Amino acid sequence: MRLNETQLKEIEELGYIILPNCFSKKEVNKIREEMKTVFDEKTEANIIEKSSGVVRTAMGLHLRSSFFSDLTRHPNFFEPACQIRGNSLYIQQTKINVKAAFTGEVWQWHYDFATHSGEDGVPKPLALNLHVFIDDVTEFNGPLFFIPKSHKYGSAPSKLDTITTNYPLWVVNQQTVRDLVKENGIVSARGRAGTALIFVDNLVHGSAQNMSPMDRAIFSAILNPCDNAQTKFARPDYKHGRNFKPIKPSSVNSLLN
Ligand SMILES: O=C(O)CCC(=O)C(=O)O
Repeated sequence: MRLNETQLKEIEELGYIILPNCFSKKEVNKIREEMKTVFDEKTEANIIEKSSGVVRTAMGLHLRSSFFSDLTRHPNFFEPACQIRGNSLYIQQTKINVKAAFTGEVWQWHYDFATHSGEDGVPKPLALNLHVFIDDVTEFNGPLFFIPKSHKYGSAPSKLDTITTNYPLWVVNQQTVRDLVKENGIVSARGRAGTALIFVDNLVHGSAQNMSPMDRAIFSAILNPCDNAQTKFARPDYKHGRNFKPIKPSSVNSLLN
């Protein structure tokens, strides 16, 4: 799985790229099966929604499951990430974000580097967030919203919000969002299950509540160049992995074994 020149330019220009049909139905079913196992575990790495008590995000998955370690290092992820940022990448974070039917809550407007720099002391916004859609993601069930090109404006001011949800987040203020959207609009990242998505660390994004009867689950792996590793260690390893050695790709069939 390699990105062509147009796709490489697209991610540089827009800050994200959507890659349909990256994982097969069989592979997605395997992800779903393994997801059930990690969601049933009683651990602080499974963070629950404030109002419904269902799992919002299950974190540290590569540390908890060899299947998810293989998925994180799958060539369909790893090769494009290496094309964009070079071969020396470590696993910064893995998780599945669920937006359960009717109850899945908001992710406020933010960009990941605000957390990575502020809390983890990551020097530069070079990490890549790689997603796989585990469900079909439509306009109805809480797709991610991106502000295209917002990564080109430097780091927007943001404030820690510990109130809105159970996941503390550095949130971009409304005036900044208004200004950025006026310039560049908003897109929603939609696609069938098995679609992959890559976006850069300072792209402003968020997602709305899921009021539809359809669940929405997305696997996310954040890979960061080894020479851009964290310098502060306040957050637990399930939020920022401590193994800064370059990862090696898993086999292309690893999810089907
Ligand atoms: O899952 C979502 O809807 C948003 C997740 C997100 O923004 C993040 O993990 O940074």
